[in-house]
Amino acid sequence: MLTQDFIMLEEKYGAHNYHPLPVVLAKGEGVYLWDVEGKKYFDFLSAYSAVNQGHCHPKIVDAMTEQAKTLTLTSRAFFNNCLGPYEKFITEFFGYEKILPMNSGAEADETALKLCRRWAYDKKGIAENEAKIIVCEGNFHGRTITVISMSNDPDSYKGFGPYTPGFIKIPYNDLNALSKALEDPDVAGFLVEPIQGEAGVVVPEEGYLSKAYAMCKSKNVLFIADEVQTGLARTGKMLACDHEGIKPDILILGKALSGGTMPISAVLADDDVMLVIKPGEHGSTFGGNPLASKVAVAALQVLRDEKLSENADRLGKIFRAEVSKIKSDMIELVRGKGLLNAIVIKPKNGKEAWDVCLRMKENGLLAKPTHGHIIRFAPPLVITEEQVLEAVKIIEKSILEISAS
Ligand code: IF1
Repeated sequence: MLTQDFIMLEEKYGAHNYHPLPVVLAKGEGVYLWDVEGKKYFDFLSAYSAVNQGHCHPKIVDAMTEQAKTLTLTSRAFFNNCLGPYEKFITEFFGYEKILPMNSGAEADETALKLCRRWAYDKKGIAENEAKIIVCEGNFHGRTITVISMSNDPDSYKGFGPYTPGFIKIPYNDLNALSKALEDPDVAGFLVEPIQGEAGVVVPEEGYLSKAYAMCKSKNVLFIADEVQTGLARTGKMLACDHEGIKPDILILGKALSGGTMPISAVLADDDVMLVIKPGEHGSTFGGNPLASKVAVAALQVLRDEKLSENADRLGKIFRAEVSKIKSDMIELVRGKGLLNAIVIKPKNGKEAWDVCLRMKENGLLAKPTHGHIIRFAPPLVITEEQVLEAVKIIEKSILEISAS
């Protein structure tokens, strides 16, 4: 079967909830992907930062296959001999007292919201059902009903109501708005992405996070960081919050926690927050399963052993500098941190970001547009300087070809 055959199968038998680039991938290794016809590509999406360690990292795949042959799932009705060691490892890794293991990012966000609300009633003394959580416009935290209730993007929420109440939406990167919202004594938490991914890699002003954190502290409000996309070395530090030296009260991780091998997410917090949830009040069949436990430890070890945050920091600077040298009036702006970057495309002769992505695909590099005019560039963090320079050449060639067409 060829590319078109696979696309037609998905078209005919799959829900139409995505609009993928017309490429059918069959194999991945490190920073490279291969399609069903054998064409090789640079992966500059990394499955939205789930594959920070590179495709099919041998250490992660070894941990996975070894455990898959031994024990994969027991449910949490019983103990297993992988979860405890994983919990010890990850809490020490990030400096928290407790972890609550889940699967998808959206579930981990939901978990954080439940923790925050319960903490509001049990610890802060807010009246039952009155707790509010501040969120930012332009956020993306997943696809569940409660999570889309926080969204101000009609594509995410429209037609899926009624929505979950209890959220206050304020502009991102706006400390005055935060300060005002924090005046409400029923506010229990502030949920924020350190860099907004879906919004198009929106980097807030330096100091925004640390000031927001301090403001939350002064009002006894939990600072909740969704690091599902920004965490795990992507932005040049293990966590994006590390850039400003703050430790969120609740930390949400996902995606690269498995190196892209299976859905693994986690919520980290100290006892004061985490222990408000009691047995039987939250969980998931697959959360904390033995297979995931082994995979997550291996995935974190790879990030640390291969110094991937340092690599992301160094190569991110080179990437932005090199892209900034491209002379094209289609490039309006280059922004980002570490290896989470985006180019804002100015349409020309009816050609836009989608056309640039199609051309980059032809030229051997995969990336995806967002909001019609932004292209996100986020390669696996195992990429080398040589590969970055080669990739920038492809990006340049593609933009120049589209500009001229
Ligand atoms: C899709 C975007 C990225 C996330 C943050 C939670 C989740 C995500 C900060 C939920 C998920 C995704 C999912 C993906 C597209 C993608 C995305 F463009 F939509 F915004 F990465 F940039 N918090 N992000 O970014 O995690 O439940 O999916 O495991 O296909 O919807 P999930």
